[in-house]
Amino acid sequence: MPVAGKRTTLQEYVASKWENKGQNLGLGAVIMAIADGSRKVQEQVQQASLADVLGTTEETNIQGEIVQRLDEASSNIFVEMLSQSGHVAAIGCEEIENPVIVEGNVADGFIVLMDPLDGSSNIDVAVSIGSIFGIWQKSPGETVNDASLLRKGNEQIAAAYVVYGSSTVLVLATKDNVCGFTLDVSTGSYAVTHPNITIPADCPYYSTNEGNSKVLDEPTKKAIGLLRDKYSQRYVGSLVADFHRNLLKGGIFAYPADINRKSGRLRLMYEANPLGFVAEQAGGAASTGYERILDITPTELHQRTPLILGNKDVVESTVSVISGS
Ligand code: AHM
Ligand code: MG
Repeated sequence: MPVAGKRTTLQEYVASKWENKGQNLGLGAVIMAIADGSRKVQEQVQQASLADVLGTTEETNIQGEIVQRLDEASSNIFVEMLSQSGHVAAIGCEEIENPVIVEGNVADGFIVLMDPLDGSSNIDVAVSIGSIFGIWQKSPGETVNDASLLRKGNEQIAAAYVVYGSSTVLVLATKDNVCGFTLDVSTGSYAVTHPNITIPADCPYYSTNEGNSKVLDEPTKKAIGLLRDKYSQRYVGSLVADFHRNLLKGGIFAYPADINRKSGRLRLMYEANPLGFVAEQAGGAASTGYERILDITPTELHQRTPLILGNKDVVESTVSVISGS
């Protein structure tokens, strides 16, 4: 029985949002390229063991991490789909050292920064993983080069992520709405299942790696301790899955700086900026513990950042303990 039924499909949503108004036509094509790519990735994730795509490529990526075969496959799929959309001028990818500048440097070009497969350590144990995308628009007349990708998060025009979980869900945030779509695997089409997402005011959950408590500085240890005293812990270890649960049910995700990782663990351009944008559009907040994520001026494509993300009030109270403000 198809899930989509009479629900609005992603294609219809995109058409009514942009095409019918003659605005941002290219953005709709970029979103559909992400959706098409995610369908292919979802097939690989589902077939992983059978299709022999588990395991490592025996290579190390720019982050110094072992590349899983699905990391590489997902990266190739999304680079291909986005490049072929005709509306993407450049792609920055967690798995690729330098930006991919798309030939032709299209006029209305969008710039997409992505983590093609988030939660790599969960790939071969059948736990939820995902893909994350931040979308910027190049300035009119700008010839895109490597520096064009170093844009602040608050200049994003849209962000999206996909969770490959017990179902496959795509969440799209634009300046006026956050909407969730579920993939109907029988038709290959995404349909609206979560219109107008806002983070619940109630915050029952916190998500953090408690194993890191011993390497936190004292204020951060105190802040995490306050979350532990008050809320239930849920930690998948795939940012996109932890964030998605907190977005729908209320919660806070924290991967703060620690004494071994003074710049944090997660990536500003591929993880923190896109999910920070989604969180803010849904009424939440995103901070390093000292400043708003979306205000950071990036200096490197692959730079890392501490990340406190989710329910606005709880992010603010956690930040005030970490920063002493
Ligand atoms: P990656 O799989 O794209 O490299 O992402 C990093 C992952 C996040 O999904 C997750 O929040 C975090 O690393 C978990 O880290 P840890 O295992 O240190 O708790
Ligand atoms: Mg990731």
